[in-house]
Amino acid sequence: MAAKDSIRTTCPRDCYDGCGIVVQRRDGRIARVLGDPDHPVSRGGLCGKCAIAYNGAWLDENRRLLRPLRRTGAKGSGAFEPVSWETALADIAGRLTAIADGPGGEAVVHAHYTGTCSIVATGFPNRFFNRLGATEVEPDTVCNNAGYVALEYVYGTAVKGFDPRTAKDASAILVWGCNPSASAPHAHRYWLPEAPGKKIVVDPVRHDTARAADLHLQPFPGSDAALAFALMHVLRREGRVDTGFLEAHALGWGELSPLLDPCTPEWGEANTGVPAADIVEAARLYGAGPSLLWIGQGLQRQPQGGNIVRAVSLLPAVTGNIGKPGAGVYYLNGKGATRGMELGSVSAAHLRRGPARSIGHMGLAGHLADPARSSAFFCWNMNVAASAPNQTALLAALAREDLFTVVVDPFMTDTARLADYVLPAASFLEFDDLAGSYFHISLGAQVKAAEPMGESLPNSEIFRRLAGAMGYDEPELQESDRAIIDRQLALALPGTSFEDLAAVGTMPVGAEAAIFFADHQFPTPSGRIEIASAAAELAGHGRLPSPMADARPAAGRLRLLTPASRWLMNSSYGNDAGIAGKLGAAQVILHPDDAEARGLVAGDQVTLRNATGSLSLRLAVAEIVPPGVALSDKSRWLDGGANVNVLNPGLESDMGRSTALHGVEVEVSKAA
Ligand SMILES: Nc1nc2c(c(=O)[nH]1)N[C@H]1C(S)=C(S)[C@@H](COP(=O)(O)OP(=O)(O)OC[C@H]3O[C@@H](n4cnc5c(=O)[nH]c(N)nc54)[C@H](O)[C@@H]3O)O[C@H]1N2
Ligand SMILES: Nc1nc2c(c(=O)[nH]1)N[C@H]1C(S)=C(S)[C@@H](COP(=O)(O)OP(=O)(O)OC[C@H]3O[C@@H](n4cnc5c(=O)[nH]c(N)nc54)[C@H](O)[C@@H]3O)O[C@H]1N2
Ligand code: SF4
Ligand SMILES: [Mo]
Repeated sequence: MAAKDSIRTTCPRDCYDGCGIVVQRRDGRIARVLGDPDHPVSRGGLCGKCAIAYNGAWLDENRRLLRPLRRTGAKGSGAFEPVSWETALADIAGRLTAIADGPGGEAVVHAHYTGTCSIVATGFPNRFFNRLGATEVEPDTVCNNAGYVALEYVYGTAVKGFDPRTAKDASAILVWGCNPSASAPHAHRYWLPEAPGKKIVVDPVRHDTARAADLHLQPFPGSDAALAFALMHVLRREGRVDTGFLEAHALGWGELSPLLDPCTPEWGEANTGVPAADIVEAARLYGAGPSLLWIGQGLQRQPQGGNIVRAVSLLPAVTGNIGKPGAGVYYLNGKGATRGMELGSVSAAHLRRGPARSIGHMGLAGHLADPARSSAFFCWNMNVAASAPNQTALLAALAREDLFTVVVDPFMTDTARLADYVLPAASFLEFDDLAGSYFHISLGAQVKAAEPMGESLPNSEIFRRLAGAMGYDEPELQESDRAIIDRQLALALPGTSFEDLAAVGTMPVGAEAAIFFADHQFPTPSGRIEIASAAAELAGHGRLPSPMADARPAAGRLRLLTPASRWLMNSSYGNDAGIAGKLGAAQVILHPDDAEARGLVAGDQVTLRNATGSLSLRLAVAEIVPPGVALSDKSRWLDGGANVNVLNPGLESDMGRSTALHGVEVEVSKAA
């Protein structure tokens, strides 16, 4: 008779939800991956994409990489031969040693991000690259760095948001530039509907969360700072400014207030497209308080994204919505800042012998195209061919025969296809780690449910072995996963063993909702909320945020938004047959007026074009986008072609060398 059992584990994807998982096994093999019915977030159901892919491509020996592969044909030809780990690591170590002895470790560039967000698999490989002195592609520059920098100016930190448990105390929840219906499916399904307060969504797209809200404001992309100033104008006019709070805990209200004078609701309507009456209603709902502000990642992916987040983030300060139940501003809840872990130690920056060297993602293609700056490229936990800007230039750089390229991934991605060596990574179902949401303040055990498929290995083990092949003798480079897990667990949940955590799956950190900044101490230079910031001024920004809105696209052009798809996790799952069926043909959505003006009808094959590139997509027509805006999901696999990042020039936003990927403009016409 088949021996059946099940274990609990935690989803480590780059996701707000951090779901609990039950893995059913038969004879020690994984039979089925399901949502944990006892988990407070997943409540028995994974999101649609994981329910398919975790039971599809992730368990499929024909999809997974099973052995190290060495290139045999021309770059990108897809011709590889399997080799042993010993051969692969000895050869890679030899190549890296020659580079370290020649141009230096900084000529090795490594890009990594969110393939898995469990703490050892995310952090440990950095130890190796720190010891080597490699150049890091600063991960957050492709995602959310502008928002980080902006919030640090205002509050001193971007990683201590409200605790979602405090929603029960809020009279309103303002969700700004985020699409939970795609990017946080369980927050959309349970957390928002169950919260008693009014829901307001600010998004150019009328997505499912916007549709379900009490009020949806639909500003033109890049106009949110103007909208925030108009809201503050109304709050002041209606006596909702908490001057006592501002005097005690903030700097710069006196400088900001005169700037609000011209920003009437009518001015707001003219600058953002949001009806003046809706601006007034939103200010009243939010101003009644206590209120929560969820700042998503979409609104800062704009050319002036830093200024936008600074402006929007003033709403809680001006209304005193900080440091009390039902109040606060959330961008991300860091695992260190809100759970006490010391994740810096997992990466061991002290192993660096020289200065830290980094570039931003917007500069990656140019850096890799230049043999004087780059001799080798490592890509792990990331699929840059699909996710990074400047796709054509990046693919050309990756085709350099003399760029020694190593990709570590569970799957043969578009990036892996261009490598000299592809190293097979074990999946999260095949090793122990710690995982946690960046929304809910909890911690989950990622529990090994099966042996790694084929000869694949967890990230940490791959880099332990590579460090050995290099002859590095620092003990940190051989530290076990379990030692790291135990140390971090003791910081977050003292007295809890990994086995204790594994038995329940996820534990909350703290029994009650945490109220951050209840002491009104802010880690800014002044210790107060800095509405006016000398640090920002010194860095070349305004002392105060500005009530600006981006100019509308020139005649004939449309603003292209490329946010998260509900059926993909970034590019992950793009190789799953079930997911491909859900995705259908790649499409772009236009407002009916824009389609008509171009003589286009739904179902047409259209070409999106700008100075950076062109892409052919199927047209859909819907009023969910305002006129002037085109919408297409991010991160499809290229499969020899291109995705939306072929149109993305890699423009940097105003802060943090960060991406302005929602600021791309295109022309749309019928495909030839
Ligand atoms: N146009 C446009 N571009 C975007 C965005 C957008 O909104 N629009 N979003 C941007 C954002 S927010 C982000 S975060 C980036 C994300 O971009 P990436 O970080 O590149 O994310 P993925 O495309 O999912 O690639 C992650 C890879 O890691 C692999 N992986 C999974 N688990 C493991 C593991 O345990 N070990 C190893 N070694 N690999 C593993 C997966 O198979 C996958 O190939 O994309 C950015 N690009
Ligand atoms: N299903 C799924 N879930 C995911 C991901 C995924 O790829 N798929 N990716 C994960 C990752 S890496 C991240 S960073 C998060 C990101 O998830 P979110 O924080 O939701 O960010 P985005 O998907 O980029 O965009 C969210 C919204 O921002 C809006 N937006 C664009 N420009 C503007 C603007 O100028 N103003 C305003 N107000 N809104 C604007 C878009 O219309 C979109 O609806 O999701 C994570 N979760
Ligand atoms: S990706 Fe997010 S929603 Fe889907 S199972 Fe994982 S944590 Fe849950
Ligand atoms: Mo991201």
